[in-house]
Amino acid sequence: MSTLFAKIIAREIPADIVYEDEHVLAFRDINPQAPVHVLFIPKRPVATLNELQPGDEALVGRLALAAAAYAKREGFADSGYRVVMNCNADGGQTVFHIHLHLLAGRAMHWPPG
Ligand code: IU
Repeated sequence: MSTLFAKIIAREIPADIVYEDEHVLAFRDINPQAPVHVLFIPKRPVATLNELQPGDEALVGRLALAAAAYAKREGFADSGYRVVMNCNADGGQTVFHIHLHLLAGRAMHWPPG
């Protein structure tokens, strides 16, 4: 099932895109929970972490590498940041196209709630 994120990839709806390569797109969250809140998504849609298959290691790894590269480029890698992937209802997932949240620019709390 297509999601809003597929439309962002297809440029059918606007987003504040901060990074793109062959496999990954990253854009600012429309409802930021920190001074920096960027979503890293694979261009190939996968609904949730539960649908990942053996062979998808690179897909997930690319999200992590892109997020870390962004943190270094933007200058907050050393001060720190948080990455989060929510899964299904209890995990707080609302868009069923997997995405890595990158949050930065303030001290994070634990547990996240
Ligand atoms: P979640 O982990 O599925 O809950 O995260 C979805 C995020 O996508 C959430 O933080 C929304 O604010 C964000 N978002 C967005 O940035 N742009 C959109 O068009 C839509 C959701 I729909």
